[in-house]
Amino acid sequence: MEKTLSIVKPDGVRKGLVGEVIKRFEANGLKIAALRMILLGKEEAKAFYIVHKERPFYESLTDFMSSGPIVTMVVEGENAISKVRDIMGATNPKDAATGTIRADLASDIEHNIVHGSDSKESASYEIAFFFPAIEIY
Ligand code: 3AN
Repeated sequence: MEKTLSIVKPDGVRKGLVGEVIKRFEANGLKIAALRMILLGKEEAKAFYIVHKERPFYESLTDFMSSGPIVTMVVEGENAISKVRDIMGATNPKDAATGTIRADLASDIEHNIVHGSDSKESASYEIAFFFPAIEIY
Protein backbone atom coordinates (compact mmCIF):
# COMPACT_ATOMS: atom_id res chain seq x y z
CA MET A 1 0.00 0.00 0.00
CA GLU A 2 1.22 3.45 -0.91
CA LYS A 3 -0.05 6.92 0.00
CA THR A 4 0.03 10.06 -2.11
CA LEU A 5 -1.21 13.63 -1.77
CA SER A 6 -3.73 14.97 -4.23
CA ILE A 7 -5.33 18.40 -4.46
CA VAL A 8 -8.42 19.62 -6.28
CA LYS A 9 -7.07 23.05 -7.24
CA PRO A 10 -9.08 26.33 -7.11
CA ASP A 11 -10.30 25.88 -10.71
CA GLY A 12 -11.58 22.37 -9.92
CA VAL A 13 -13.43 23.62 -6.84
CA ARG A 14 -14.87 26.61 -8.78
CA LYS A 15 -16.09 24.32 -11.56
CA GLY A 16 -17.78 21.94 -9.10
CA LEU A 17 -15.45 19.03 -9.86
CA VAL A 18 -14.54 17.88 -6.33
CA GLY A 19 -16.88 14.90 -6.52
CA GLU A 20 -15.82 14.06 -10.08
CA VAL A 21 -12.13 13.86 -9.07
CA ILE A 22 -12.85 11.72 -6.02
CA LYS A 23 -15.18 9.49 -8.06
CA ARG A 24 -12.41 8.80 -10.58
CA PHE A 25 -9.94 7.90 -7.84
CA GLU A 26 -12.40 5.56 -6.12
CA ALA A 27 -13.50 4.00 -9.42
CA ASN A 28 -9.86 3.01 -9.94
CA GLY A 29 -9.63 1.18 -6.61
CA LEU A 30 -8.04 4.01 -4.61
CA LYS A 31 -9.27 5.00 -1.15
CA ILE A 32 -9.46 8.42 0.51
CA ALA A 33 -7.45 8.30 3.76
CA ALA A 34 -7.76 12.00 4.70
CA LEU A 35 -9.68 14.96 3.27
CA ARG A 36 -9.89 18.71 3.96
CA MET A 37 -10.90 21.97 2.25
CA ILE A 38 -8.61 24.94 2.91
CA LEU A 39 -7.70 28.34 1.50
CA LEU A 40 -3.93 28.65 1.11
CA GLY A 41 -2.27 32.00 1.76
CA LYS A 42 0.26 33.17 -0.84
CA GLU A 43 3.20 32.30 1.45
CA GLU A 44 1.79 28.83 2.12
CA ALA A 45 1.35 28.22 -1.61
CA LYS A 46 4.97 29.29 -2.14
CA ALA A 47 6.13 26.89 0.57
CA PHE A 48 4.14 24.02 -0.94
CA TYR A 49 5.63 24.63 -4.42
CA ILE A 50 9.13 25.45 -3.14
CA VAL A 51 10.71 22.96 -5.61
CA HIS A 52 9.50 25.24 -8.43
CA LYS A 53 10.88 28.47 -6.94
CA GLU A 54 13.29 29.08 -9.86
CA ARG A 55 10.65 28.43 -12.53
CA PRO A 56 9.20 31.37 -14.50
CA PHE A 57 5.65 30.33 -13.56
CA TYR A 58 6.28 30.24 -9.76
CA GLU A 59 4.59 33.60 -9.06
CA SER A 60 1.52 33.02 -11.19
CA LEU A 61 1.18 29.39 -10.02
CA THR A 62 1.25 30.44 -6.36
CA ASP A 63 -1.16 33.35 -7.04
CA PHE A 64 -3.53 30.85 -8.65
CA MET A 65 -3.18 28.25 -5.88
CA SER A 66 -4.05 30.89 -3.27
CA SER A 67 -6.95 32.35 -5.31
CA GLY A 68 -9.68 30.17 -3.81
CA PRO A 69 -10.33 27.13 -1.66
CA ILE A 70 -8.69 23.81 -2.51
CA VAL A 71 -9.51 20.27 -1.42
CA THR A 72 -6.49 18.35 -0.19
CA MET A 73 -6.58 14.59 0.26
CA VAL A 74 -4.42 11.63 1.08
CA VAL A 75 -5.12 8.87 -1.43
CA GLU A 76 -4.14 5.30 -0.64
CA GLY A 77 -3.78 2.14 -2.69
CA GLU A 78 -1.40 -0.13 -4.57
CA ASN A 79 0.97 2.10 -6.60
CA ALA A 80 -1.15 5.09 -5.55
CA ILE A 81 1.47 7.66 -6.68
CA SER A 82 1.64 6.50 -10.31
CA LYS A 83 -2.04 5.54 -10.41
CA VAL A 84 -3.15 9.05 -9.40
CA ARG A 85 -0.80 10.55 -12.00
CA ASP A 86 -2.21 8.26 -14.69
CA ILE A 87 -5.77 9.28 -13.76
CA MET A 88 -4.75 13.00 -13.81
CA GLY A 89 -3.01 12.90 -17.20
CA ALA A 90 -0.10 15.01 -18.46
CA THR A 91 0.56 18.45 -16.93
CA ASN A 92 -0.55 20.20 -20.13
CA PRO A 93 -4.16 19.19 -20.90
CA LYS A 94 -3.27 19.43 -24.62
CA ASP A 95 -0.86 16.51 -24.16
CA ALA A 96 -3.03 14.51 -21.76
CA ALA A 97 -4.49 11.18 -22.89
CA THR A 98 -8.22 11.00 -23.57
CA GLY A 99 -10.17 9.90 -20.52
CA THR A 100 -7.81 11.56 -18.03
CA ILE A 101 -9.02 14.33 -15.71
CA ARG A 102 -6.88 16.98 -17.37
CA ALA A 103 -7.79 16.00 -20.95
CA ASP A 104 -11.49 15.87 -20.13
CA LEU A 105 -11.85 18.84 -17.76
CA ALA A 106 -8.81 21.19 -17.58
CA SER A 107 -8.42 24.44 -19.47
CA ASP A 108 -4.63 24.99 -19.65
CA ILE A 109 -1.24 23.99 -18.24
CA GLU A 110 -1.57 26.21 -15.14
CA HIS A 111 -5.28 25.69 -14.49
CA ASN A 112 -5.19 21.93 -14.66
CA ILE A 113 -7.73 20.95 -11.96
CA VAL A 114 -5.70 18.51 -9.94
CA HIS A 115 -2.33 17.88 -8.30
CA GLY A 116 -0.70 14.56 -7.44
CA SER A 117 2.68 13.89 -5.81
CA ASP A 118 5.31 12.84 -8.35
CA SER A 119 7.53 10.57 -6.16
CA LYS A 120 7.67 8.83 -2.77
CA GLU A 121 9.79 11.71 -1.46
CA SER A 122 7.36 14.41 -2.56
CA ALA A 123 4.41 12.35 -1.30
CA SER A 124 5.96 12.23 2.19
CA TYR A 125 6.70 15.97 2.17
CA GLU A 126 3.30 16.93 0.77
CA ILE A 127 1.22 14.66 3.05
CA ALA A 128 3.02 16.01 6.13
CA PHE A 129 2.56 19.57 4.80
CA PHE A 130 -1.24 19.25 5.06
CA PHE A 131 -2.03 16.44 7.50
CA PRO A 132 -0.83 15.46 10.96
CA ALA A 133 -0.51 11.65 11.29
CA ILE A 134 -3.51 11.54 13.62
CA GLU A 135 -5.81 12.71 10.78
CA ILE A 136 -4.79 9.98 8.30
CA TYR A 137 -6.78 6.75 8.47
P1 3AN B 1 2.47 18.14 -12.37
O1 3AN B 1 1.40 18.84 -11.58
O2 3AN B 1 1.90 17.48 -13.60
O3 3AN B 1 3.34 17.25 -11.55
P2 3AN B 1 4.70 20.03 -12.37
O4 3AN B 1 5.09 19.47 -11.03
O5 3AN B 1 5.73 20.06 -13.45
O6 3AN B 1 3.40 19.30 -12.96
O7 3AN B 1 4.19 21.51 -12.19
C1 3AN B 1 3.49 21.88 -11.03
C2 3AN B 1 2.36 22.80 -11.43
O8 3AN B 1 2.89 23.96 -12.00
C3 3AN B 1 1.44 22.21 -12.51
N1 3AN B 1 0.39 21.41 -11.95
C4 3AN B 1 0.93 23.44 -13.20
O9 3AN B 1 -0.21 23.96 -12.51
C5 3AN B 1 2.06 24.41 -13.07
N2 3AN B 1 2.87 24.47 -14.28
C6 3AN B 1 3.75 23.55 -14.73
N3 3AN B 1 4.32 23.94 -15.88
C7 3AN B 1 3.80 25.17 -16.14
C8 3AN B 1 3.99 26.14 -17.18
N4 3AN B 1 4.83 25.92 -18.18
N5 3AN B 1 3.27 27.28 -17.12
C9 3AN B 1 2.41 27.52 -16.10
N6 3AN B 1 2.20 26.65 -15.08
C10 3AN B 1 2.88 25.50 -15.11
